[in-house]
Amino acid sequence: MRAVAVAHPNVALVKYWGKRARAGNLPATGSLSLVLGGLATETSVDFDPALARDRVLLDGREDPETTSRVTACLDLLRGEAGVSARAAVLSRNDFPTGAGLASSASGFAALVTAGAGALGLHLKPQRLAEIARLGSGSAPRSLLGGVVLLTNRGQTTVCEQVAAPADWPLEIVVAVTTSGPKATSSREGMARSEQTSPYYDSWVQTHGGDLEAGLAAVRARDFPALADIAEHNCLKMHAVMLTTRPPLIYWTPATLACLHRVQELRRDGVPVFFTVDAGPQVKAVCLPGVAGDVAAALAAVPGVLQVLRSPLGEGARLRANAD
Ligand code: 2P0
Repeated sequence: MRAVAVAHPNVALVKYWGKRARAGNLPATGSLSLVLGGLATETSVDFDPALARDRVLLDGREDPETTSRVTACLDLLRGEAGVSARAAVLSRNDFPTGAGLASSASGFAALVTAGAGALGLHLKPQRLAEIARLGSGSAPRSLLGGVVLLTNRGQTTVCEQVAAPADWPLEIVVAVTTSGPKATSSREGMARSEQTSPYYDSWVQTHGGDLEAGLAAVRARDFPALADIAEHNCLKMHAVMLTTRPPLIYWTPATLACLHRVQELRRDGVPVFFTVDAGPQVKAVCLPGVAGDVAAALAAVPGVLQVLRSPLGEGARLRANAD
């Protein structure tokens, strides 16, 4: 009753910020994302009848909030399998955790994949995605690879792959500007924005158009159109965050310097655009062939601690020969 899974974080180009219902963790809007194959979470799940409760170690640390979210997902998997044993869960990220690099998305995608594997379940992808969504609304996007669209449908969400990594081999450069965890989690930040930002309703109302434009740009492999809509949607989300009370200022001075640098590069003819999630890291999305130059330019920005490069990646999968 043990299995190991690998999943990659994802970065949304048209983003998820806010929920239409807490029950089921249903997002207010759809989203469009890229899977970052160069960063990985590896998670083992070991169901053990001798355990009195689920034990969850994330990068060697135990945290009650993470454990309760993990238990909620595992309870659904246990229900599917008719099993009551608690589990030992070990999860490791090869990138900074909780710092706006979507570690919860890769974490819960790997968790449900390993959990289902350990129980010998062969669930429909839709069911697995619904279980992952309870842990993290962005996790279903890491179950698939490449460019992924998540949409609201009735009382659930549906994910589909819009392009496989080989269909449009974009590269992502991540400029890390702070290595510690963020001060306010996405979950708490969204709840606060929903209640207090005067821009939140506009964000939700204009989101459908952004999603359609992003999707059309990906389908047409129209990089300039994707750059335009992704930067707009990112800055609109940060406008909601900044106008939340108390405010959510996820950027550092280095974050802003990187945004200017990316815009300069694009003015100089380099096909690159930026996006930033609920954290201070900047993700620069590049057409094939320019990621090396973009990485060098961002590494030279004062305050950038580290630059990571990533191709598009595959969806979550069980690791063969788990030891
Ligand atoms: C996104 N984020 O679309 C946006 C951009 C953060 C900023 O999806 O509450 O950690 O667990 O469902 O999954 C963060 O969402 O939040 C997120 P919960 P989650 O990538």
